[in-house]
Amino acid sequence: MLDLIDIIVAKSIALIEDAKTSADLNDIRVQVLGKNGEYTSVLRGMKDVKPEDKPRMGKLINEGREKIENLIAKREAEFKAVEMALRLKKEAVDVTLDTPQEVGSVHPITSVIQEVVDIFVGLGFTAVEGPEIESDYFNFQLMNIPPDHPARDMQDTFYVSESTLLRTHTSPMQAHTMLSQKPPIRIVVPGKVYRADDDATHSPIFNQIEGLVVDKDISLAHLKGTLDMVAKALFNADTKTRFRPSYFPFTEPSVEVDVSCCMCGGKGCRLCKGTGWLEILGAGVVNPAVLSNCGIDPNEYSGIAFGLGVDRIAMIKYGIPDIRSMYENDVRFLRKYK
Ligand code: FA5
Repeated sequence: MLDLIDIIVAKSIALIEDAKTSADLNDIRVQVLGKNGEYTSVLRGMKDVKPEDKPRMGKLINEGREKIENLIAKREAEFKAVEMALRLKKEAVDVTLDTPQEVGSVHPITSVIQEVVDIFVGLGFTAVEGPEIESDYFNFQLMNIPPDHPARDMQDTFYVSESTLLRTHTSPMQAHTMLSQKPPIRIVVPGKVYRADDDATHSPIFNQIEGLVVDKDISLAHLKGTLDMVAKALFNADTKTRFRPSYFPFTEPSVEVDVSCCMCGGKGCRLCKGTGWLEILGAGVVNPAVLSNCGIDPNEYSGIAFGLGVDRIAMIKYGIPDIRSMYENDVRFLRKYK
């Protein structure tokens, strides 16, 4: 039995030294020390060893096994070090290489917001922002839309609680501003708004830019002059504007403003559905009831206000057929319309 141990240990050492990979070592481990391995079978012979020889034999068997295991572990460490060095070499990244980098671009919506706000700032307006989660009181009641007013149906939204909602328009910032500062007021308010809408031209989340001017002797003429100038700056110098009568509870009179189609110049095409006009905003003279609600004397002051649909303008300017694609963040879209 002693001879057999010596033979197996010597043979195993030769095999281990000959191994070329850690997979070879694994095979040797199974072949020698595995459940049916050669060395394991020697252990089975222990039952025939005389009791007085068992301690000595057991010690020798353990020493032989340890020798084999240690050598396997040593060679395994060597292989691992070589394999790691090879992997590091293969996966090395040269951080000094001058590879072309993809540069991000401004989203069409952000671009329109920046452009419109810049135009108004150039006219002496100040840009402010307001909360997207709004109270029913500011979103509707101060804007002359009491509970149960039919105009609420035009702006169905998402309620956070009975009295708190995601704002349906940027108009509540009119009230926040009038309650916190005295006229003269000249502000624009870009921001996200929410409605229970969803089709190719109506998104449940979209952007508006509110405008408000309150001062002495402000009239519809100021509104017409300002918006006409802005439309020309935003599209091109030949752009015409058209004011159509409309209805908003917070303005009186109210108008819907169209611009002549920037694609066909007003002749009629696919973009303007043959009409020659594109609607971009709602506006009007601030209803005296709203001024009173916000602590401003309508006998002393008057105002004009407008709410411009940013997404619609982006669709018109960039020729984007479906409003929803602007919120999907598909890089192909972003590359195309940058
Ligand atoms: C309003 O929201 C009024 N607050 C605008 C206003 C402000 C009028 C101040 C008078 C004085 P309206 O619901 O029409 O109005 O929306 C204004 C613009 O937002 C529309 O002209 C349109 O361009 C855009 N819009 C409305 N709903 C959506 C929608 N679901 N998705 C994308 N754009 C929309």
